[in-house]
Amino acid sequence: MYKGKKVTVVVPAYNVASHIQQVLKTIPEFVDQVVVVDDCGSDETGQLLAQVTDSRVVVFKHESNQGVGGAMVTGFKRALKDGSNLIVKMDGDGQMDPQYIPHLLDPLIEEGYGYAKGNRFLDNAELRDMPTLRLLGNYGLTFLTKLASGYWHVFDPQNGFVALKAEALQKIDLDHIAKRYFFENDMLVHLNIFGYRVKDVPIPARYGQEASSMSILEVLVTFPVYLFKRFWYRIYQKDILRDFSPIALFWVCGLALFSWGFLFGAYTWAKSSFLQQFASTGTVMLSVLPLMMGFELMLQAIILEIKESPK
Ligand SMILES: Nc1nc2c(ncn2[C@@H]2O[C@H](COP(=O)(O)OP(=O)(O)OP(=O)(O)O)[C@@H](O)[C@H]2O)c(=O)[nH]1
Ligand SMILES: [Mg+2]
Repeated sequence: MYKGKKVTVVVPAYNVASHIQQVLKTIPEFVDQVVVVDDCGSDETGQLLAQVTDSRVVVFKHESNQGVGGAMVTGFKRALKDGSNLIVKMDGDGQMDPQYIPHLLDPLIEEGYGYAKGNRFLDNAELRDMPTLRLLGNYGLTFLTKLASGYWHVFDPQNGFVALKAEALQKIDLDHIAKRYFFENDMLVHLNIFGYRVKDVPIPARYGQEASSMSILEVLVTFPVYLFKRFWYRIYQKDILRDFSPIALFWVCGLALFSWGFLFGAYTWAKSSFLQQFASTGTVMLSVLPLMMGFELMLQAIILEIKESPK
């Protein structure tokens, strides 16, 4: 128990034989339950887990590989079934220092937050530990995640060291959460639909010898697509279904006008430069006016979203 709350730590484990024992050994005493989800890797993680003697540990073995999100959802469901109040995610590869667990739990218990997550960027000195390419990718994806999730004050959305209230987990549709690396970003999108407040907690990055199985190229190609889809999912779920907000109207009209203005403008420009003719003022206005209005409406939508971002 931690401050009167039952705490479950969920550990997704995929090919982490070299770290998993150490990770489990260092889990603090106040943690009531540890759910390890062996995600069907190819190393000895499974055998090592069979030797664990800590009575708090429950091991699940997936029949087939489901990815970090799939492993987390299995762990979440078990924690909810067992009546946990607070759930923490800690990776099996030793990148998360358990001494920070209370830093994540306190805002949930004492400050009314629904979700707390690590932020590696709040501690500048530690930024040096992060490989450059990963750093740049992180900045770009952070901006896109702000747009998609509507949490404008949240940084480092890719951070996997998170804790949340069981109450928030009960509301979100766990079977709709992305199963692979998009998991952390997708949690934010789903939490914002219910307006849960999210706290960024400074936690330094820890990169050791563990092999990264994350392909940067894959992430850069797939994440923007996911984020675009999830953006509209959130607008629909939050600003149309649950509360008709002008934000939805501004986004839909803004994007439509902007796209029309841009495409029509590009087409007319290509046509007139090919035929060496001037476009008429009316034709120019047909592109410029919607383009500007659309841009303005989208800007309004962003400003409203920043204002309403659950802080
Ligand atoms: N790569 C990978 N990890 C999984 C999978 N299922 C569960 N996991 C676990 O999810 C956690 C996060 O995966 P990592 O590959 O370390 O991702 P990351 O920490 O965001 O990225 P790195 O900085 O490269 O470690 C680890 O504890 C993995 O063991 C899976 O299918 N693939
Ligand atoms: Mg990792």
